Amino acid sequence: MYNEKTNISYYPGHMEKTKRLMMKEYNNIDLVYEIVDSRMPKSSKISNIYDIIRDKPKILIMSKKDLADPILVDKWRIYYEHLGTKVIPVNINDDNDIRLIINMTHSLMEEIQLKRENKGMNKKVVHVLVIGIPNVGKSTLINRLVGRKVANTGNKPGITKNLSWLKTNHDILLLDTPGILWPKLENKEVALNLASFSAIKSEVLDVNEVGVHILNKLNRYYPSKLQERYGITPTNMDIDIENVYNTIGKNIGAIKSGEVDYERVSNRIINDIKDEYIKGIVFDNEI
Ligand SMILES: Nc1nc2c(ncn2[C@@H]2O[C@H](COP(=O)(O)OP(=O)(O)O)[C@@H](O)[C@H]2O)c(=O)[nH]1
Ligand SMILES: [Mg+2]
Repeated sequence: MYNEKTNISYYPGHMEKTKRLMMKEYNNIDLVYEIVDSRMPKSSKISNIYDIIRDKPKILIMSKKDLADPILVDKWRIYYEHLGTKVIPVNINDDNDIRLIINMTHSLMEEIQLKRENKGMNKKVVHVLVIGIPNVGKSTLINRLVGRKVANTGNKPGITKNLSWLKTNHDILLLDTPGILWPKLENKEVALNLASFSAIKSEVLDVNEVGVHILNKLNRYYPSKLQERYGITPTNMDIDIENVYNTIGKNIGAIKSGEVDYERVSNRIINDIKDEYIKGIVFDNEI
């Protein structure tokens, strides 16, 4: 749909600093949890992750499966598994899913632990690096595994500044991404997906462009959601965006000097996803 390049040029020295900090711990890392958002299993993947983790064993955690379209989540899970990756789609707020992560962690370490045992050594506490772009659920997962709030969470891109191994009760130590790992923003479709799910600030792009992107995706793949949330009758053609904006604007009272305030409508649409009013969706539709 979109192949144009974005002119997003903010790719600060942050990324390099983040990588440098992680590389300092490289030798201590036994395993990596790479987290992606199930609603965008491709767009939310870090592009150059292999610079960082090279040959470390990895579990790909697809977070927010409770907000995603289960059929596509399953397709992506199978796709990544075929590439040889261990994959677990999860709702991080679900204890059973957390248990799955813990069990897979220890099963991946089994061989190493056995070797140690044979040499008469103690079992090793597994050191896990947690990586992922902003807002995929890194801090939430860490807090769940640690059993208390050690990392700030929020539906906003944020920064974890301190670099320290956090204890859990599961023979696992955790290290959060120390800083920000930026997703790949060079592709417009990817950038719009990221903004749709608040992984990058919508102001990085034009907020109305993000709103329009969401409406087009819903119309194309999830027309019933458009109907449910906004009372817009699905069509099998491209939607008349202006008409849809006017309808939503009037419904929510986003009127300024007698005219529909498009920016407010766009923000409402973005917030409707953020606040989980619109769910059961995936925007990386083609594998
Ligand atoms: N519904 C749902 N929300 C989640 C899940 N994982 C994380 N979240 C929410 O996503 C937001 C961002 O999470 P956070 O841990 O701060 O992401 P981080 O930036 O990667 O550390 C928070 O509001 C979390 O409550 C999940 O599996 N399901
Ligand atoms: Mg965080």
